[in-house]
Amino acid sequence: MKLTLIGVATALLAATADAKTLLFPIPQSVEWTGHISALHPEFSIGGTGNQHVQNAAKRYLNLILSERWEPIQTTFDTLDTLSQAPDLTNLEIIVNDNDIKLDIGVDESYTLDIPTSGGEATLVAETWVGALRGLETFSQLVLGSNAHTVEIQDNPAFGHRGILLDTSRNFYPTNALLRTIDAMAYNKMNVFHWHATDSQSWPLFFQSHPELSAQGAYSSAEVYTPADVQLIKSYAEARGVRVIIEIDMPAHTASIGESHPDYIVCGKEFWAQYAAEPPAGQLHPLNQQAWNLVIDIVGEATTVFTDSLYHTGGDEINAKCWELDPIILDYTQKNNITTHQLWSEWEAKLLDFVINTQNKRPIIWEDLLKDGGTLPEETIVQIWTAPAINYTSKGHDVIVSSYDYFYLDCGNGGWVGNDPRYISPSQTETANDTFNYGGVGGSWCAPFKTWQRIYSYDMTYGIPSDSPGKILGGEVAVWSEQTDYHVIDGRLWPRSAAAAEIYWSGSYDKNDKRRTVAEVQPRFYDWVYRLQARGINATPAQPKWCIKHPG
Ligand code: CP6
Repeated sequence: MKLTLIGVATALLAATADAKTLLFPIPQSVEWTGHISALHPEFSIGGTGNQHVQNAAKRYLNLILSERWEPIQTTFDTLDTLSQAPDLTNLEIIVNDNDIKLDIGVDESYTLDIPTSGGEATLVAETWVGALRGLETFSQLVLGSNAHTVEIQDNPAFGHRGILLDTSRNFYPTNALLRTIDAMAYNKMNVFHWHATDSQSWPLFFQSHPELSAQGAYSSAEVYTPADVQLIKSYAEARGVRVIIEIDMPAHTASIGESHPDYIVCGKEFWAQYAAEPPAGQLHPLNQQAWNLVIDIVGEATTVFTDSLYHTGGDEINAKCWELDPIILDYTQKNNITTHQLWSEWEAKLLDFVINTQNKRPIIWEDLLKDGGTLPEETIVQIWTAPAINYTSKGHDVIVSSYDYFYLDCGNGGWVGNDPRYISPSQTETANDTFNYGGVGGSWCAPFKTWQRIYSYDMTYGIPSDSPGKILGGEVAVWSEQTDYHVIDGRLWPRSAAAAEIYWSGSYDKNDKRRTVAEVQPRFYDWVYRLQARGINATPAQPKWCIKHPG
């Protein structure tokens, strides 16, 4: 313990004395003047006609005037005393495109000028979304009633900066999702990947098939109604956060069996042979009514969720599950194809519907391609196990969510080796039809990923700049077997902030220097306290003792 404290204190000492720790994620270019200006008592923010920006201006003004937070590392220039600081009267926002749809590829760049002479600060952005990012940056520069004066030019390194949240294994009330969207906006993250359904529960209401949630949800209270969905969508859009829905299929669908048992294969078998976790159950790939249901579900999901991307799921198909079914066996034998080829055919049909009927660009988990096969080139591949280059080299754009770095849902883990005090759960497990999610040696999702580990991951490593497919960005993932609304803030934050800086600022600065954990540490710590001050229950990154003993 003592060693750890000394380690932390030494790291703080190593940071330069006047290090500015106000900004997170760090903008691409910051010119500090070393001076402050004082917010005029009637300081105002305004200028643009976009409704989202006007609402954000009100929100941020409120935040600025009420936020109580003291940085550890930031020092005001000694030339500036509070009485000498010139008055800052207002922040003028200038936006070129107020109407562009929030979607893939939207320009999020901005420049922010807070002059040392006081008067008017200016935020210039190509789009209203960039103005939201600049407002967040401005809010971070204000301490009490003073603003640090700076010139900033900023734009994201990656356009896709997301959080995956699984609302099936455990349910999250809508307000927990809204709070998460707030925290995402603070961190300039822009994609809420909503893994809405899975085998354990079906919490999302579908107009075309109310029975899915009526029978598949944990309870009628644990359902996202159309009103909830509307609120989540509008709340996210107002903060520049896209909602990309995933209805995972054809595996991870046992909950459909609650209302349509005939459409699900192997749902009644002992799970361990047929699925990664209980309950087993996959959609029947050849049943016409099951296919009609798929089309209804995907048709509705792609209509309700207006982003141009749609996540088709497509992970962890278990061939043995399908091979239990005589109709499936008969089909593959007669056509002389493997079960994997049958899966390929099914996905090809689904992607064709998504692309050509619904006019969406599909995302799919890497699993099908991993074992060979091809998909339409515009299909975005989301990786979780294999290197991104396996797919970018084939022309697919990739979203990176490597489970060794970006999976946050594992509270247990680490190997105990041969310690005789440790008795492996598999030796003490008696019932073979139960599954201890924290068990199996703690290995299935171990180890815990520290923020330092996440921060140190270079998403484009080894990918040539002329690669046919690009890295669109990254996502951290919270699978919710052992997470729910009681603990979500601490599971996500501050580790997602470490990812957010890699996604927004990039692993390299403008001089191509690799960003390091040692350099970011004091700024990261201050950001954790600030997230907490803003009502996000982030896990502490250090003992409070270090604030009093910064060196
Ligand atoms: N659920 C779904 C999961 C996982 C995946 N898909 C998962 C697999 C391995 C680990 C963690 C999560 N729980 N639908 C994989 C994409 Cl270690």
